[in-house]
Amino acid sequence: MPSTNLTIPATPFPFTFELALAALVIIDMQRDFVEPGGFGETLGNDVSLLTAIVPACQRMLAAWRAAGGLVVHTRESHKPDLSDCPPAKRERGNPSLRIGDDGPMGRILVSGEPGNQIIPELAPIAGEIVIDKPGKGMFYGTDLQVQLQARSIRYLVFMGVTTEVCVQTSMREANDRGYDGLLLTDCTESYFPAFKAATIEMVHAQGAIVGWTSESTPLLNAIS
Ligand code: C5J
Repeated sequence: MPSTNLTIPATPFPFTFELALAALVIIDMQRDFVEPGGFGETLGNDVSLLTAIVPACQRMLAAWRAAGGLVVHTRESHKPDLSDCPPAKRERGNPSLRIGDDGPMGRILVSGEPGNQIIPELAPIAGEIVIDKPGKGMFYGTDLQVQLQARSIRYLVFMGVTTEVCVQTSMREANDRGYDGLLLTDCTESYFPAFKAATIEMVHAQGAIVGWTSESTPLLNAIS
């Protein structure tokens, strides 16, 4: 892959990156969060908001793969014995289903269960990194940093759900580790539209204090 700098219009100012040193990070596009009948819906959320971004994510993923870029998929996922699930995370609140319980698509947020899988439309292919993360952020309790460093990755382009929870947490963790992060606003969603809007503002405020934001079209044009 040629080592060319690409610059796309973004907020609060243009985002410059090198494709060979960049990864597309797809956060938690799992059946239990996105599909009707899953965990997200049992919590009372309208998952149609999340399913609506799938076509935009598919376009971006296809273009990124065609350009030869590295892809990272994450799943919020716990070991079957829940040894990596802090009791506080499992016991908080009064949900109808807790992590580890039997849900409509298998045990909730447990590795290997049907609901824990990435939706078929965005399924990983050979050569892509898949990270099972016990927390909201993608670096906590994972070897992702080692894997990114081994490939000299410096730029991260974020898609996925939910914007204000696992996406924002992962972007902040990445920012603290020195990565430049771009959030694709039409490829991320929340069950709460106001939280998505606020997160976008928080990311690019104060001169990109967490990172950059942009719709996917400028990036698609740049890498196509
Ligand atoms: C949540 C996530 N919302 N992937 N997980 O609990 O954002």
